[in-house]
Amino acid sequence: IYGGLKAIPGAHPWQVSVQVRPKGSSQGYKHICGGTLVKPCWVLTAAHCINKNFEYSVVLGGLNLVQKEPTDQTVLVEKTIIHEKFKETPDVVYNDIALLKLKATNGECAKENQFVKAACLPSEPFPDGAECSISGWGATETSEHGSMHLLDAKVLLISHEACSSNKVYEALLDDGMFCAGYLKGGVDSCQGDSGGPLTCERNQTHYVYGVVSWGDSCGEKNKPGVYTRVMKYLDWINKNIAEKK
Ligand code: 4AZ
Repeated sequence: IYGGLKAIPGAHPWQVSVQVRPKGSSQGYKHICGGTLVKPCWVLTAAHCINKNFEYSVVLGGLNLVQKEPTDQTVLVEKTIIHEKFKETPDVVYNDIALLKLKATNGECAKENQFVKAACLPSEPFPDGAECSISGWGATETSEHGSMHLLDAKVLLISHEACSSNKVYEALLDDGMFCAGYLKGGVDSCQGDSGGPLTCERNQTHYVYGVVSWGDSCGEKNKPGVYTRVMKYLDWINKNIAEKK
C-alpha cells in the first residue's frame, strides 16, 4: 500500500494473507497476495495470484506477517477456483477473480471472532466518489518488498469515464473493472496487495466491493489502481460457494 498507515487491530477482520509453497515441498509458506474472507470456508482473491505449481494456505486474524501472533489462524486451502474467463495480457488482466475453498478441521475452517470475520458481498453499487478502504502487506513507497505490518488507506471510487480518459487507461477497462484512488497519485495498492480487499461501508456494514487487480505502476499520477468489480461476479461467486459452506 502506498500512502497507507499501520492498520488498527480488528479493523479489517476479513483480510487474509494468501501464502504459497511449491507443491510437495516441506518449506514454510510465504505471502504472495491478499484475500478476503467471504464465508468461514471461502476466500475471495485475484485469479492472477493462483499458480498450479503451488500449494496454498491462508493466514487469518494477523497484522504482522513475520511474527506469530495469538490471533493468527492458519488454514490450508483445499481447492482453488479460477474464473473461466480469466485472461492476462501485457497491459490488462480480465476477470481477475478466484475463490479459495479452505480445508475444514473438526468441521470448521475460519473461526470467527473479533479479529476474524467475513466481509459481506455487495448487493447495491456505491457511487463514484465514495470513500472506501484498501489494505495489504504489499509494496510501499519505501519498500518494494512490502510491509511486515498490515497497512491500510482510504481511496475514492473513480468513474469509468474519468478512468477511461486518454491520460488514464484509455480503452483498457471493461465492465468487470473499476478504478479507485486519486488521479494526483500518492495513495494506491501495489504488488503484494493483489487479491486483497477494497471495502466500502454502508450502515456499519462492510462490503467487499473490489479485489486488488492491476495498475500501471503504483501511486503515479493518472495511474490509479484497478480493481475487479465484485458486483459483476456475484452469480459466479454464489454458484461456486453454494451449499459448500
Ligand atoms: C501488482 O503488480 C499490482 N497500483 C497490483 C496493484 C497495482 C499495480 C500493480 C495498482 O500486483
